[in-house]
Amino acid sequence: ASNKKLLVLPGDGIGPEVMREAVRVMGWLEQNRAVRFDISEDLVGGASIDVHGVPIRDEVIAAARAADAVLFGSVGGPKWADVAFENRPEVAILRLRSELELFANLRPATVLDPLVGASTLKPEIVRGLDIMIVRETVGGVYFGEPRGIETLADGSQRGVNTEVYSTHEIERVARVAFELARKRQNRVCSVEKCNVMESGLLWRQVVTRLGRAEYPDVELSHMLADNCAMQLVRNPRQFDVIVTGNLFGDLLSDLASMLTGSLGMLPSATLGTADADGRRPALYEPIHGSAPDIAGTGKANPLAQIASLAMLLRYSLGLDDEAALIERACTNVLASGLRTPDIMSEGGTPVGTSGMGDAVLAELDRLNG
Ligand code: NAD
Ligand code: IPM
Ligand code: K
Ligand code: MN
Repeated sequence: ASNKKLLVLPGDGIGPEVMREAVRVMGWLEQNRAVRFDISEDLVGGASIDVHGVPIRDEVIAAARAADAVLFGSVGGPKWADVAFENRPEVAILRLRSELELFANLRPATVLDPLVGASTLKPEIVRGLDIMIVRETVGGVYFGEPRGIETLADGSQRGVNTEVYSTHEIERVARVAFELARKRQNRVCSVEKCNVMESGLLWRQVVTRLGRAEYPDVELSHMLADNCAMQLVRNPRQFDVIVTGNLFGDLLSDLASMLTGSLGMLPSATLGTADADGRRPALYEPIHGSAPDIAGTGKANPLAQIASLAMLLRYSLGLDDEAALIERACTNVLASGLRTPDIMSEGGTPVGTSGMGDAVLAELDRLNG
C-alpha cells in the first residue's frame, strides 16, 4: 500500500510547541512499527497571515482535501487582534471545516484513573467518566445568514448572527451520534434550546423521528442546553453520547474538559462524508486553542495533541493497535506521576512540554519491547 498522506498544520502559540511532540510520536511509529507516512506541513492562522497575508491559502485547503487526514494544532492570538474580521487567524479552522464539510466533531471526555485527583470536581463524581460529545461544526449560528454589523439610519449599529439548521444537517450529525452510541453504552442525549429557538425545536423533532425510524434500539433522551451544562458538573456519568449544535457543543466540550483534569487533555476528530471510494475527509485537533498566556514558556501539555494523533490513526488509517499503544503510553506516563502544570496534583513530578514528549516516547519503547 502507498504511504498515508498526512497534512500537519501547527498554527500559532502553543500549537507548534505541542505539535512538535506529536510529530516525534509519528517518527517513532515509522521507526518502530510497520507504518510509513508521507507528511507535509504548512502555515495556518496568524503564522500564515504573517507570511502570506491570509490565515489559510487555497492551496492548503486543496492539500487538506487531498490528504488522508489533517493533524491541526491551534490558531489565534493577541498579535493578530487588529486584523480584519474576515481575515482573522480563526478563519483557517472555520474554512477547513466548512469547505471540506467536516460536520461531525467528536470530542471524547474521558477521565484517566491517574488523573482523577487533577479534576476540580470530587473524585467520586468523575472517576471512570467516558462521554462523547458530538458537535455539529459546519452549520448553526457560526455560519447562518444573515450576519454582519449593520449601521442603521440613526447611525447606531447592530451585530447580527443567525442560527440555522436544516433537516439534512441535523440528520447527518445525529446519525453519527447514534452509530457511535451503538458501539458504546447505547445512549444518546440530544441537546438544544427548543423552549426558545425554532432551530432547536426542529432539531428535537428531527432527532426524535430519526431515532424512532432507524435507531429504535438506542435509548434517546433530550435536554435543554442550560440544564445540560449544570448536569455535566452535577453528575457527568449520566451521559454516554451527547449530540448538539455548533455553539452549544463548543461550550459544553470546554466545560467537559475540566472534568478530565485539563483542557490540555482533550483531543477531537472532525469527520465529513465518505466519497464513492470510501475516502472520508477528516481533521484531528486538540479542543484547546493557542493558549497565548503560556505560549513560549515550554509548559503546555502536549497530550491532547498526541491523543488527537491517536484518533487519526484509529479513525482515518485503521491503525487501531498503534492508536491504543499511544493511548496506553500516555496513561502510563501519567500513572508514573509526571505532570505538566495544568494537571499538577499532590505528589506529582513537574515536567514541561518536551519532557512529557520524552516520557511518552520512552514508554512507547518499553511497551513495544
Ligand atoms: P485556549 O484554549 O487557548 O486557552 C484557555 C486556557 O487553557 C488558557 O489558560 C490556557 O493556558 C489553557 N490551556 C489550553 N491548552 C492548554 C494546554 N495544552 N496545556 C496547558 N494549558 C492549556 O483558549 P483562549 O485563551 O480563549 O483562546 C486563545 C486563542 O486560541 C484565541 O485566539 C482563540 O480563538 C483560539 N482558539 C483556537 C482554537 C483552534 O485552533 N481550534 C480553539 C480554541 C481557541
Ligand atoms: C474550537 C474553537 C473554534 C470554535 C474557534 C477558534 C473558531 O473554539 O475549535 O473549539 O469556536 O469552533
Ligand atoms: K485546536
Ligand atoms: Mn472552542
